[in-house]
Amino acid sequence: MTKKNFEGADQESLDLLKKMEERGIESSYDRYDAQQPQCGYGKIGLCCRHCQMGPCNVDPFGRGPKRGVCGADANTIAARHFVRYVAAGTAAHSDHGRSVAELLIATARGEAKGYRITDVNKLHEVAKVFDVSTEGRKTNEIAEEVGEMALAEFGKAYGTQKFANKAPEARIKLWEKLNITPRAIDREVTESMHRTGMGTDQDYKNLIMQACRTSMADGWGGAMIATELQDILFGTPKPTRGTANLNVIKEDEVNILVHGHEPQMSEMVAVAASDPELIKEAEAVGAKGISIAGICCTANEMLLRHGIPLAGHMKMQEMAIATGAVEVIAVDIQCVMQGDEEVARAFHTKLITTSPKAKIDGTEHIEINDENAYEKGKEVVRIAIQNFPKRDKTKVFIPKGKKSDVVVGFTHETIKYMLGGKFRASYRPLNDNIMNGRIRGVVGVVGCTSSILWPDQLPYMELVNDLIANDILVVQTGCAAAECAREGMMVPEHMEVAGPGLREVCEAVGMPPVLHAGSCVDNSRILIACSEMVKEGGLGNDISELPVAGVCLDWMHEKALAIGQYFVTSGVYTLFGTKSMVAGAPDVDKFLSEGLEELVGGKWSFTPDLKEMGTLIKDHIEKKRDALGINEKKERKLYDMEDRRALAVD
Ligand code: NFS
Ligand code: SF4
Repeated sequence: MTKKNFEGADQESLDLLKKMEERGIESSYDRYDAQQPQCGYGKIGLCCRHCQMGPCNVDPFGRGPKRGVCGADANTIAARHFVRYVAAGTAAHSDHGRSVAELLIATARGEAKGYRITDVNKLHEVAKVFDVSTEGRKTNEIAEEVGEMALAEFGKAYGTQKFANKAPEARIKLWEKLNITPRAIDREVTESMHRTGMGTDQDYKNLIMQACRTSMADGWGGAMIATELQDILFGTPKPTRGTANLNVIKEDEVNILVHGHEPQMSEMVAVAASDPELIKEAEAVGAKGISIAGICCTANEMLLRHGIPLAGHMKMQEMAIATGAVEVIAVDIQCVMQGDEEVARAFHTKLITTSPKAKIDGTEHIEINDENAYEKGKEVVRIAIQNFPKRDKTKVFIPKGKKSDVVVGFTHETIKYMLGGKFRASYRPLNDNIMNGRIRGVVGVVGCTSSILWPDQLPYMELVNDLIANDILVVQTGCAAAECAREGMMVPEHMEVAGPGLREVCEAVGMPPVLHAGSCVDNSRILIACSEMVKEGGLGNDISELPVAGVCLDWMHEKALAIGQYFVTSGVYTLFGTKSMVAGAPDVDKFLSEGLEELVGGKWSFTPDLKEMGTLIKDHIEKKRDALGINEKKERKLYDMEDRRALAVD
């Protein structure tokens, strides 16, 4: 570790990093250092290794080669790189969505022991999207057909994504005009891979438009399927209390960490952990109980639905194991560092992989599928119990620092209920508060944390506090949400930091000014919320007219880029806190940050400068408010159509 300042904002993480260093355990921060200097061509999108005549680099300064062996120029190479990122991200979220669809079918058929249909209302709503009739039919029958229809979205030969119909009318028309309404999910991913290979699509604008369509097969396709079907199976989150930080790991209990993304595995491990028989077994080995805590998006899923504590986000996974108090860390898919295996080996901790899609060399694999999940969940818990006596107490280090309370679970449904009231659930009050200026706008602060930024750098916290202080309501998902949860920003009391307008709204409703809406697939909830705001009226006819923005500061996974791209394509100004990944190709860069806006109404900005980002967001929101005509002082006359016409004549 080159940076050895172990004092700072996230002191608990820093304390554990220090412990790891003392014990000679390598962390992702060490490995990041060891990778320096990283390839400069790759960082700015100018490295192509799509065929065996390469790898080819293009010199951004014009001193070296201007083209790859095949003749591909900087624009083509950078745009292809961008499309492949988006396709990979789309594949990840969507393959997750596919598993949920399969689980829904298995559950409906009674083949998935332990699972059940929890939210029948949601099932009926989704049935409408898929034209599945509900009249006089049994819940399981409807669920099976909904599952089948969702599964068909991945490979259907004709037609476009059904969920895309949830967008505002004007948006749907625009997508149709541009021919970017997503078709079958697998088709968009496949076509992206095809077009980015050697010698196919070599027009950067054409490539980026395919990135638009592919990303929407994620946001309005695979990710939305994951979210909506998970709600049907496990319940739509409601405001829930919980705790967050590394020290949710307990000194005197059997600790099991669940890590990854799909709730299938973690839900069953949680069910097993509350089995009285297993709790007895835990007590028999001297533990006070069985404690479950989550890492990454699995943590968000478990926290929002069950109030199960969140131990940490992506970059905290190694630190959580390094507490030495973890009996088992059970993982499924995505964002699981291979480095976890080495950390686990330094302790008694057992790392168990559970998905046939994601094994790690040197770790135990217990395959959990729809049919055996309940039994296997128990097996995982039992392994943890048996491992408890092997815990070396001298190695245990759970940092004392803060454990933050949180109130989470703000889906678009909850926002509707909270603001509109139980009996008149509606977006009207939110729209009204935006129109009267108490709330200036809404910003989604989402996405990853990475081992590039040290735990003493907390840009999410800084930016989010700045936004709420300016009366901008913040909605969060993913690891960005986990970071602010850990910092204690997701309690109603945090409204102290908010500006007077936002505070008034929070006070009236009793909600935090920073709303946790779920995991990364749950960004689809934000798309629906935006659509509903438009449909409610008063804020224009399209998502691109709303005073909203999307932000990710510390992105690392391909999934984050797919999310960013579908927000842009849905009409949202989207800002990432890094340098542009296509900076080496100024034309592509300009197309993303300017050209796209003329086409889809949304655009990209890349900037590592937090101040600049804050200004860009606030200016954008005020610009949109101006365009909507909701920034006039109240005493000023509001112009109606008649007046406008009169003005135009003048
Ligand atoms: Ni999202 Fe979730 Fe976190 Fe980034 Fe990884 S856990 S799906 S990719 S790092 S936010
Ligand atoms: Fe080089 Fe072209 Fe092959 Fe890419 S596709 S590696 S630019 S020759």
